Parts: sequence; C-alpha cells; structure tokens
Amino acid sequence: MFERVLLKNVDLPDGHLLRSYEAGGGYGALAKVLREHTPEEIVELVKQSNLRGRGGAGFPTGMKWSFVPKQTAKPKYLCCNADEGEPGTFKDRIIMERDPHQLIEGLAVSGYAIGAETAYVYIRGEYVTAIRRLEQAIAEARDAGYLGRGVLGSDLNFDVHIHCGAGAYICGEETAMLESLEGRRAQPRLKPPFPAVAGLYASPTVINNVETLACVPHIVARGADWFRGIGPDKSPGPKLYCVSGQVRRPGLYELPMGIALRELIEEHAGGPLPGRKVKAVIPGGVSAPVIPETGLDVGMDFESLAAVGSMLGSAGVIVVDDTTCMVKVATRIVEFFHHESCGKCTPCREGLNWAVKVLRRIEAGEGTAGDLEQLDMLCKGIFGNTFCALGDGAAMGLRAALKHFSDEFVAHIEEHRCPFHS
Ligand code: L3W
Repeated sequence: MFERVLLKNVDLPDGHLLRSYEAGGGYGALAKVLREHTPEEIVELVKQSNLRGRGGAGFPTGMKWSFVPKQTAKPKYLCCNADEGEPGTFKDRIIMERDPHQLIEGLAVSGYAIGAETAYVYIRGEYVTAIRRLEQAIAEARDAGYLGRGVLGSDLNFDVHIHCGAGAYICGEETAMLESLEGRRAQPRLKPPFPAVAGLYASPTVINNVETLACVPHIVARGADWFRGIGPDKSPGPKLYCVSGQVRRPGLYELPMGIALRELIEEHAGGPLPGRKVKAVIPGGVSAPVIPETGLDVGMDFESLAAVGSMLGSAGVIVVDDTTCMVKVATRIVEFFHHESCGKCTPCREGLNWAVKVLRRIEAGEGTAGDLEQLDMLCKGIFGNTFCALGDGAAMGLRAALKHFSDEFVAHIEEHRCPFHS
C-alpha cells in the first residue's frame, strides 16, 4: 500500500482543524525552515526534489521560484491558483476542505523561499465549503503565530488572503487570474514577461497550484531524495489522481507519479461497470488528448504521457466505456471550451464557435462529406495561434478524438444517425 502523504489527514473527522494538523506534526516544516534554512536553501531544496507544477503544465517549481528577481524595490507576491476549473478535476478542493493547514504551511514556506510577505489564494467561488474552511484555518494560523508579523518569533512577516472567483474557467489561466485579482475582466496577458518577473500589480509573482504548494512542507520534512525516490526521477512525488466517469469506484487516489493508467483504473478505481469495457480515457482533464483503451499501459507522468501525444494536465482521469458515443464526448468538450472562451483572440472565439456547429450537426446525424476535413482545418487554425492554452486544449482534444475514433464520426455521417442512441 502506498503511504498517503498529501491525503493523510483527509479522513480524520477534524482534519481541517489546527489541533489535528499539529497533532500529526503540522507546521514542523515551517518551524524547521525558519530555524535552520535561508530562503536560497529552500529554493535549492525544491529544485533538487524535481517537484513539477501540479496545475497542468508541469513546470519545474524550484526553477520558477528562481526566476524571481532578488534585487527589486517592488513587493513580491505568492499566488495560489485554486480556481480548479478543469472538468474532471477535484483534488485541490479536497485538500482545502479537509486539510487546509497543509496548504497554509506550504504557502508560508514558499513565501519565505521567494521573499513574499503576501499571498493570495484565488479560489473558485463554487467551492463554498473550501472557502469557509480555509478562512477558518487562516484565522487559526494567525492566532497561533504561523501567519502575521514575526511568524513564530522570527523576522518573517507573511499573511494569506482569499479571493473568490465567479465561475469562469479562464480565471485558472495564470495571467487572467492576475487580471481578475486586480479587479479587471479576466483575459490572458501576453507572455513574456512571465509573472515571476512582472505579475500581480506588475510585481514579481509566483503562481503555484494548491497541490504543488501542499508538497512543499513534506519535501522540507523528509528531504529532496525522499521525494525523488517516488516515481520517475524527472516527474517524481506523490500524486493526486481524480478518477471519474464510467468506473466502479470513482474518487480521489493518492499514488506515486508514473503509475500505469491501466493499474489506476482497473486496480484502484475498480475497473469498468459490470458488463462494460473501457473504450477510452482522458488522462488529465478535458484539455488532455484522449487515449484509446490499447494505450492504457502508459505511465501517469509528464514525460510518458507527452510521449504518447497526451498530457498529465491536472490528472483529472475521465473514463469512457463502450456504451458511450465518442462524437457526443467530443462535442460536449468543445462546447465547454466554446462557452468558456474569453473571446480575446479570434482563433479561439470564432474557431470554437464554428467547430461546435459542425460537431452538433454530425452528432445529430446531419453531417455531410467534408465535415471531418473542416474540423481538421479548424483544429489547425486554432492550435498554436491562440493567446493562451484554452484554444490549444480544445484543438488537441478534438484532434485526438478524430484520430482515434474516426470510425464513429464516419458512421454518424454515413448512416445519418448516432449508432449508440438509435
Ligand atoms: C518564467 C519562463 N516563468 C514558463 C511559467 C509560467 C507558468 C508555468 C507554465 O499552463 C497548462 C496547459 C493546459 N520564465 C517561463 C515561466 N513559465 N516559462 O511556468 O507555463 P506554460 O506556459 O507552460 O503553461 P500555462 O499556460 O501556465 C497551462 C493546462 O495547464 N490546463 C490545465 C488546467 C487545469 C486546471 C485545474 O483545474 N487545475 O484548470 C488547461 O488548459 O493544458 O498545459 O506559471 O509562468 N521562461
């Protein structure tokens, strides 16, 4: 059995309270850091651990921190991306609801490392329980001296504030999130400059995902070698996998990075529903290209999934069985991206609108010869030509569905009906 690290407190009845967190050694890493380490040593430790961002892109965390300029008159900010809007993704919610102090300790250690006195947690507004628990935990941490002026009697001043989103997927894109935090409509900014250099209020800003920050106290407590010893060396660590869709035991699983997708689905999530077969799996939220059943032996880590043309993304694993129409799946996903497009750039705004129209007519059995070529042309027009990753995610997902399940698209067009729902 894999030892739970990130989820070790989530089943405790009072896991969200300070006394439970402290009873399990909580805030020991923060105390150790303030007693024994310089900020530079913590950045180096996180670099050595090979921790990579858990929000979607997998960027090396220590490297991101090291981009923050050392000599600057501006304040530095730490932002936690807790917008968790990717369909099929529910890992950060569980951390915030059931073990919010783990995130707060991660924020405090990370803030110390990068020289930030202020952190914002940008949390999706629908996460009402998580917001309430995090607010309560921040108040407890302030009262206990883990946040505020002179943290634990040291020179560190550090505090955390919550900002609630209002339901837009684009706010999970880091620069749109900064726009929203500054009070403007959330639309992505051009990069570079990257936020590490010019982010919130044009100041150096590190943006990390909830799960990424939650890993940091454990790396401090147990060392970089321990972390690197779990899973592949380039993509190591304990990992939260959100399994949903047509399986017997959907849920949140903490397992090593790099576990085979087949093992995750068949052994941990209980396999397909009785009498059904797995047809396809979307491994990393709907931004990640679908993998057909024959590809399920792939490892769930950044390199292995990239090598097969997909990605780990937010590790939102969505299982699709043989009773489900892939044209319907692809249409729902592209409809989602179309609905959530911020409209700033033309390829995403117009291309997705067009793609939805074509997909809906194919799904309704009204597709015509040439529709598949048109979808392919639209994917080419969108991919690589948009301001942010939203358009890319939609195009990559649609391309993969067209590639692996072309027979289902062709059947809809030739038979003028859905073979699954006739
Ligand atoms: C300084 C450089 N910083 C890169 C930083 C950059 C960002 C991070 C990754 O993520 C992914 C995408 C989607 N100097 C830097 C630098 N950085 N070069 O590194 O950057 P990037 O551009 O590779 O990706 P991104 O646009 O930040 C998007 C996937 O996320 N996705 C996932 C959504 C997940 C949720 C959720 O619920 N958790 O919403 C959605 O599209 O596919 O791979 O910090 O600043 N030279």
